[in-house]
Amino acid sequence: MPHCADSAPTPRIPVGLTIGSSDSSGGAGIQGDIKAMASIGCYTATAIVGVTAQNTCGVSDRFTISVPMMLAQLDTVCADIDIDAIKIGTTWSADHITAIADWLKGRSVPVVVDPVMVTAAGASLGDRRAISALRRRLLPLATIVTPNLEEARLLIGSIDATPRQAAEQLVASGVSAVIVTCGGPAGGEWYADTESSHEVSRPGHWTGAEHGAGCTHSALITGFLALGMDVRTAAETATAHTAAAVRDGLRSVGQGVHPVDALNLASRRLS
Ligand code: PXL
Repeated sequence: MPHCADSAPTPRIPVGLTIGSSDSSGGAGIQGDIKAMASIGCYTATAIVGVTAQNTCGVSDRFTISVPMMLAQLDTVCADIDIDAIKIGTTWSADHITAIADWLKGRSVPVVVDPVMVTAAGASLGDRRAISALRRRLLPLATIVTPNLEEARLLIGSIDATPRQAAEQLVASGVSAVIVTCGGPAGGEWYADTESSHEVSRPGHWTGAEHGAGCTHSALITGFLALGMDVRTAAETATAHTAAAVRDGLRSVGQGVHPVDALNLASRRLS
């Protein structure tokens, strides 16, 4: 029986659904997504595609959830909960990507695709078939794609493209909108859609606390879309929030690339 509290109705909270993998260190992947969406008032449902054994120094092992179990999570969540935006992160295999693309058919919510292929810890996720399925099946469904520069270059097959060239080429190939993230202290990200192509400047921080920055950025875009923002504003606002999460990064956590702090935990300490 559903629990019915004897109190006034609460306002509807926007819901993001993230499809991706667990990062046991807590900074990136599904865990990072939940924190990022929570930081802007968005509830997060999840469908776990894989599990990594990982800390801030690297990935030591990984396990992939079966396609039927992944689909069971998606169907069960959506049979009950109305979803306002979907993020797709680490998807591991062509079979998972194809199943997600089929499952997405006929759904009219915004979709953010973070084509995770190279992690901040230097680990490589996904194989050639997966990259090809991503390109053919998922990118055409995306409201916005959020590769880092290395991933964008892999997607367009050009190892020395600039952020601008990579973004514009992805849009020319049929992607609706893209923001190529560059990381580091210099410059900003590059946004392109069919109407505009411009740099999204941000304060540069090279803090050693970038673990989860990419996931946080794409999850924030998903959350802002769930809140009703337009794509370009969502991408720009997420960029500013992510820069703050890197600036405030948790340098006391772990000994490698420390996690970003999307929730501004320091300000929440009780003592
Ligand atoms: O940052 C991309 C990413 C996505 N998903 C998982 C990860 C990472 C990076 O560490 O671990 C599970």
